Amino acid sequence: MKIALLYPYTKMSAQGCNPPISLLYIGASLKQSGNDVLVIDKDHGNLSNPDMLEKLKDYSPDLIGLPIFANTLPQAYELVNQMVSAGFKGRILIGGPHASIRPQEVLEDFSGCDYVLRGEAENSIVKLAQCIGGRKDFKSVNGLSYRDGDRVVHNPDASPEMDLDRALFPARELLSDAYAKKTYWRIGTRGTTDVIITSRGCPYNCNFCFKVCKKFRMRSPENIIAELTAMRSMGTRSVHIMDDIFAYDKARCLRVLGMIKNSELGMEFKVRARVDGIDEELLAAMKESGVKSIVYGVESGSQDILDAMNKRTTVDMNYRAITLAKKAGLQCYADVLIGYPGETPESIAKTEELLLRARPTAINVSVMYPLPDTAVYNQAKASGILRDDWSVKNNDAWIQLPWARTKNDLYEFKRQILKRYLRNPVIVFNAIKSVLFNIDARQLKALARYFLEYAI
Ligand code: B12
Ligand code: SF4
Repeated sequence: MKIALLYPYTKMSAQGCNPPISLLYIGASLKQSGNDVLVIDKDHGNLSNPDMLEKLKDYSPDLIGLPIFANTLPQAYELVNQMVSAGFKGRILIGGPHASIRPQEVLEDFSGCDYVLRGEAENSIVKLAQCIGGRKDFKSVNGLSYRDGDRVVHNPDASPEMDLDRALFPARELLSDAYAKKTYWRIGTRGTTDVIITSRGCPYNCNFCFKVCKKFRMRSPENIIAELTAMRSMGTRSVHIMDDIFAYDKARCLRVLGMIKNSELGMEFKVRARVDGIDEELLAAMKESGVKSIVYGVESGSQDILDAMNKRTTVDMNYRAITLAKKAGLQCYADVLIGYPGETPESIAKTEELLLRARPTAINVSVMYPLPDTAVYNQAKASGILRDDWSVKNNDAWIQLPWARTKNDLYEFKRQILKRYLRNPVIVFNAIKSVLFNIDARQLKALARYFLEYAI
């Protein structure tokens, strides 16, 4: 069977562009079971919808799959309608985070969509392909939602979630041309960069966080090194370990880092971590193994807000983790979130104060967007402060705070924080120093655009 997997949204930001790793996971299992697979990534060639439709027409797939996220529904809707109008014979399948929790809505809203696969789809998509080929009954595919006449049928969830050491590595060869053309890059890094996921799920329950994978599972260090070795043989030297909590299990983390250090990989890494699991020993091991930068989920400089988020960290931990990372010689990025219920201009000022005091190499400020089915979304809806929603027509939910009239009031705080941050000479000097010798024309352009937007 011919199957096209489509990533129709741009992943480009001022910090870089990542490969669509989830599609490469699904692509690997489809290929292994004998299917012919084409992956189309919008960022590879900066494709417009007509470009993607043209590629689909040339390939003429039996099944076309794409992911949806809460905030990409309108884009997906437009594209699926265009596919239907183009008269493709292939069936249309939607998966990914938003489809996993709103399958009924997706099948009702997207009249052109034939199937939804909920949750991790490596196994279920193979079974679905067999059903379409007439070799299996649709009822047998756990995790599948589909139409039966006028009805939408939801099969039981696909469970249990698989053992990650038994999963295939992402089929990066399906995008070999994109890798060769350096489509995937990261600021301050020369050459192609890539992404690896060494665990799925997360044992914490921050109220704003949405999780596709419910069960927390980690890959063994040996399995991780095997994938890194395969990535290295494709020429990749720079890897973003995308797990939200890479340092969660200190012993495992130290083992992975030790094995990297003793290997011939010669790679550099960016990692993400919670601030509570961090200490000097871990940071020193990271530095020795080629970790160049660490991203922390700092979220806030107000203890009340951290507690309200159920983050289970403290402002002191935030400060300490940033300071220790810098001391260990790592670049340190802080992700913060403003606009959580209970937030006030005073609590935002505390976040800004923390950032200016701790001076991470760079910051990422997000305005709270309440993802569906998170605790904060449910609470805001129940208390009548949720505005707009995540639907095809009305897509940009936000939470109204007593002192903010519109969403723009919150974005104005974001702009102000970034402006003051980016105008601080010491911070700017350190940031420039951290990327100075590893920046190419494309990265310089992205950085300049970012500065123009926020610092001026
Ligand atoms: C890596 C990552 C990215 C990467 C790469 C995206 C990718 N998946 O290829 C980048 C940085 C590009 C990214 C971007 C975004 N992301 Co992101 N991302 C993640 C992260 C950290 C890991 C995802 C991952 O690869 N997991 C491992 C794989 C194997 O799992 P998976 O992605 O869930 O995929 C499985 C299933 O979902 C399903 N599936 C996925 N796609 C498809 C497609 C089809 C056809 C089918 C059948 C099944 C299917 O099968 C996959 C294999 O099991 C998650 C957080 C997390 N821990 O899950 C957030 C997460 C998925 N991202 C999220 C969001 C919101 C975004 C953005 C919308 C952010 C933004 N502000 O714009 C954008 C997406 C739009 C865009 N412009 O691309 C949310 C989604 C929430 C929601 N309800 O929509 C998450 C859950 C983070 C969070 N907690 O808020 N992201
Ligand atoms: S924000 Fe990070 S630590 Fe909290 S639940 Fe989500 S992934 Fe886990």
